[in-house]
Amino acid sequence: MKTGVWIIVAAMAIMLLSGCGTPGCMTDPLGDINEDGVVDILDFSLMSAAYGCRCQILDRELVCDVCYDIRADLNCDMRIDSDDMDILQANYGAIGCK
Ligand SMILES: [Ca+2]
Ligand SMILES: [Ca+2]
Repeated sequence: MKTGVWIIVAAMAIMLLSGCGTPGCMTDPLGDINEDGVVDILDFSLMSAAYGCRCQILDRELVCDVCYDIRADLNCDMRIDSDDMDILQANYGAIGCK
């Protein structure tokens, strides 16, 4: 396996170990970014702060914007964008098991 592929695999492993990409992703309910058990305006605020931020592979290294918040990356694609906002909106008001 080429070095670049290993870096991508390692980045994905980090995301998986952090809970991102696992069933239920990293928040319960999905969209509960601050992990208080409910998807509400506080989560919307956190996502807004991270909106437009991303991680990318540059010169074989994972480089993330300072504002990138992995908790807000609800679909685990290394960018906080409208897809994540759609997920949050779809789950807005959901209550978890905490
Ligand atoms: Ca919350
Ligand atoms: Ca995303």
